[in-house]
Amino acid sequence: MRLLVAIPALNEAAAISGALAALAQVQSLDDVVVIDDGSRDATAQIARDAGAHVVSHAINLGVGAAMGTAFKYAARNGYDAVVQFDGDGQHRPEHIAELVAAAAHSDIVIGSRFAEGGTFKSSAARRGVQRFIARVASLYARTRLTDATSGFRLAGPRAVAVFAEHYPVEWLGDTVESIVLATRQGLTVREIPVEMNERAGGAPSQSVLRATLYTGRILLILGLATIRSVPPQIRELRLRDRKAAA
Ligand SMILES: Nc1nc2c(ncn2[C@@H]2O[C@H](COP(=O)(O)OP(=O)(O)O)[C@@H](O)[C@H]2O)c(=O)[nH]1
Ligand SMILES: [Mg+2]
Repeated sequence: MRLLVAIPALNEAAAISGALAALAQVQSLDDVVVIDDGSRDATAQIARDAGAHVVSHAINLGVGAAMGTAFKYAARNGYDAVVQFDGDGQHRPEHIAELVAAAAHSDIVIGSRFAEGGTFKSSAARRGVQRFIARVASLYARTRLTDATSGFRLAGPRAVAVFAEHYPVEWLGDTVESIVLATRQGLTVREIPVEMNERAGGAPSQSVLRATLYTGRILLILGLATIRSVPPQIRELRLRDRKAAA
């Protein structure tokens, strides 16, 4: 399986070289792409110097749009699977092999901080919000998810095909909406426990207050994702799958 590691990054000059150095222990940086999303610091240059591929957005479009770019990059360059990975040092590269192993049984594998074995510390408010969102996402995925907003996840071949055509771009909603989009295409989702580090430097993109305020918005997005018509490119994909199966 050809695996691409995709790092959405915004102003991660303080942490990206550490994250890439750790990643290089398990993955050739030739199969790593950093989606620099209009950073105003040296993120792109540092990543390029380290040996990763870099795609830069001219303006900041958000993590969802960055992952949309990453999935297109994967499809065009013949990758079978994509692992989304933080540029701030929070994700532990040694778990990538576990995501890959679990992908034998599932189209999407989410690395959960809160599944059994998880020890991640987070504020009570943020935890509560995340738990609630996870409950709702679990209904769609028809399996218990404890960390639906985790940005440490793998998309296998069928998910790459769907996401290369369309990936949700709503801020903070991309992780959750992508689960709904995928399950509506008949793709399967599961989670595995992972440990995460504290961010190594720079600033988190969302405060507790903002995350809380956006919970309502995520729920709205979830509702909309349920009734939204499937984008035509993806509808076609599904038809092709059915024809192939017939
Ligand atoms: N491409 C892109 N990446 C972003 C943006 N905002 C945050 N990120 C990156 O997404 C990853 C996760 O963001 P982070 O702030 O660590 O979120 P947290 O881990 O949930 O606190 C990091 O690598 C960030 O650099 C954005 O607007 N565009
Ligand atoms: Mg982070």
